[in-house]
Amino acid sequence: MTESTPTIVILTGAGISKESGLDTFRDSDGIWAKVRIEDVATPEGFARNPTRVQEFYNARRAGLKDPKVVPNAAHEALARLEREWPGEVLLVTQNIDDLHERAGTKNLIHMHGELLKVRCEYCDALMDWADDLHTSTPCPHCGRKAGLRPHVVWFGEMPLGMDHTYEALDTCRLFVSIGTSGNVYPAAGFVQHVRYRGLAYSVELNLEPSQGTPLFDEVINGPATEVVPAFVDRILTSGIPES
Ligand code: BV8
Repeated sequence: MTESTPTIVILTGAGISKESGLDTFRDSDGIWAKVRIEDVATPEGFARNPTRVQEFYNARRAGLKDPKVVPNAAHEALARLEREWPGEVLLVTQNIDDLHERAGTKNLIHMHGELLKVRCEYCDALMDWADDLHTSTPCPHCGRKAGLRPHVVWFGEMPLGMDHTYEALDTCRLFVSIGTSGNVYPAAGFVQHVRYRGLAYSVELNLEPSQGTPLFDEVINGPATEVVPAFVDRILTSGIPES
């Protein structure tokens, strides 16, 4: 990688994993149509009924282990972009699935955490966890019970990797948002941050217009498995458009 080659920052959301068989959140058949955010994706909901929350994430963990759930052409195209682009490519995902890793992406920040990890609220141990989690499960490190929780960022909690993310947003020359409705902050504010810096060309690749659509230099609507590989080909062939 040469120092002068521009950095690319990519943000992904649940839409990039839809064609791999994972539900989005705000589509009509999405997760928030079946459960309330307040009950399963807030610290208050976890304190009120930890079993309810553990069951919600146990079901999603089991769903992610379904052999039919594999990275799709969009995940694979982003891994290829990282391999073949002569500069840095930082992928910041809101998703808690592991499909980007399984497609080969290395330079990755899970800003909302990871479904296949749990942490202990007593000793802060962070561990891989692919099975069901119960409040009665003792922490393998400190032995205490009722302290293990999904390593997932709930509403009102601080997203992960934000310092590194904003450093990259401040200097990147291309910002690409893929498969996100632009409803959840701070992720939904990244395009505004990039526009304010005035250095980068911003592109939205999404099935349909999102909350942030008017803020992008370019918007390409279509399913991720079609529009993402085509966009990666274009960038690798023609480079980054002038912002
Ligand atoms: C924080 C848990 C600060 C993990 C999630 C008022 C105004 C502004 C902000 C706020 C406010 N009140 C509160 C806030 C802050 C709040 C927030 O933004 N609330 C919103 C609802 C208004 N944000 C937070 O609390 C964040 N933390 O701000 O901390 C702080 C500061 C100091 C100290 C402490 C804290 C934390 C946010 C993280 C919450 N956790 N989930 C999990 O269970 O997964 S958020 C949840 O939404 C998921 O993580 C998901 O990733 C995220 C975003 O959703 P999307 O990925 O965009 O999915 P969605 O279904 O919405 O859209 C899918 C898109 O794909 C659609 O556009 C669709 O068209 C498209 N699509 C579908 N199919 C395809 C496709 N595209 C392409 N191809 C296809 N085939």
